Amino acid sequence: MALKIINLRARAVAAPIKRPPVSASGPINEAALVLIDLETDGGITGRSYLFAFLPSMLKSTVQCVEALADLIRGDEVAPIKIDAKLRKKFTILDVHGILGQALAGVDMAAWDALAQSQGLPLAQSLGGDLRPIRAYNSCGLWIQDPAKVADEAEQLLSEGNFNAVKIRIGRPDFKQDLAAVRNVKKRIGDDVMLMSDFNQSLTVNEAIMRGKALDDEGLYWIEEPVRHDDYAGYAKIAAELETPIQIGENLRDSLEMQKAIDAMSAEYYMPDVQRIGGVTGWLRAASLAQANSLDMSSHLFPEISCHLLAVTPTCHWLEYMDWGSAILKQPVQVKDGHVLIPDRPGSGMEWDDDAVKRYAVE
Ligand code: SMN
Ligand code: MG
Repeated sequence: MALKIINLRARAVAAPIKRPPVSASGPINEAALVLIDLETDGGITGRSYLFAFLPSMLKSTVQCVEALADLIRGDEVAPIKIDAKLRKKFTILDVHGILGQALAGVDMAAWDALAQSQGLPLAQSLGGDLRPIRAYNSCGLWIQDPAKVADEAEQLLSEGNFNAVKIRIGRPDFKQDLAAVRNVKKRIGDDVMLMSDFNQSLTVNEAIMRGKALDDEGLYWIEEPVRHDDYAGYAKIAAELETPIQIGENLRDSLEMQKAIDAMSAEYYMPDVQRIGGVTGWLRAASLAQANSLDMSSHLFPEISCHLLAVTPTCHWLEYMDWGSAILKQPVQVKDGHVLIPDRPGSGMEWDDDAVKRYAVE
């Protein structure tokens, strides 16, 4: 019998982060997360969480999710149908920004409930297997004193026996970026992968100049050197540089990804499940990557991304980020640089109620 939605709830938490991010766009001090519970009549609750970026955005994100409740109460847990219905409803408003995230959150929770009702891990419910997913540790190497990054890189590699880490760059003084990259590379050696992320901080000309200098440093990829949707700019940069360009965390749907691909913007793509449109949007992006022979990685949200990368034909790398761990009963497990897909029904996320109470934001 089909499961029916009886309620949709959202709660805000601000959880501590072990190594708080400082990117080229500034610091993030806490993990401002919105926890979503999609309650069904079968006693199954579908869960997902969203990253609201700043604690001050929590309230509006919670309200936006809960504003969707009346539109889906009584509906069958059929995620593709729900997605189509909600997107049609908001056609004239458009579905980016907080609303886009809220839709993705509902979609992820609906897929979780559906897989739980089948008694299958989400990866298997979607037709994949439970193989370990190759990951890089992204929980550090933020913009900081270049003298400190080599030690931190070593710590990050040891926290899960990783073989890859990501460094943030985009300091005002490029010499400092270069020093940071060189310090890390010297310590970790050539067999360990070093990804890098400019977080959209440069102009196209700067990106070409800095990128050419970085071409000699053995970086695995250069991520988002310029504003995320300047596809013509990216095409120029990608044509000039030898190091592969990585983009995608800001893609809002598969049409946007198609535009980036058509412009030959980048070698690699890494959609973010909360921005690409949840599981439904991810699957569409994965089809595009497959059709165009493009490697596809994930951005944040390792708990659900591991399931999704298991059904991504051109699966590349999972970005391991531990921000959800503080409020989860069973945080993501990493072994030998791979995230283990939990052998539990659904996406495998349950809230740690004590932690949720402790970090709750009213
Ligand atoms: C990133 C995204 C969101 C918050 C901090 C850092 C970064 C990444 O772009 O790719 O990890
Ligand atoms: Mg990034």
